[in-house]
Amino acid sequence: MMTLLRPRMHPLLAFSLATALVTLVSFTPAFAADVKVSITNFKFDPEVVTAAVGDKVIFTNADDTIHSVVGDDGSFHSDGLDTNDTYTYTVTKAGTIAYHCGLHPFMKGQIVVK
Ligand SMILES: [Cu+2]
Repeated sequence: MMTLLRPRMHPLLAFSLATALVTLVSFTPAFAADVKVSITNFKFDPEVVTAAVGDKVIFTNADDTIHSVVGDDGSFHSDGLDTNDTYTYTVTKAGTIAYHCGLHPFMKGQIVVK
């Protein structure tokens, strides 16, 4: 009953809001991208990814074993990731970032930041 009394949004206002929303959304990816790394069969896949400052590198554990993501220089450290858990690392500086799994140090990967 109450919904019948609710004023309708003016079409021009609706159009302006939609345009503003599209503008916001379309600008965001120009500044940052998501780079995906899967942890599969005791390997980071792909082992080497390239990214830009501001990008997010999203690690997803696809194994049935707990893994983690640890920067070789100790600057970042995920919790133990269970199956399908994710860890997001946001790139803050250029250079090559080497990392490994804290539980299985033979698992290695790199983020090459341009
Ligand atoms: Cu591991």
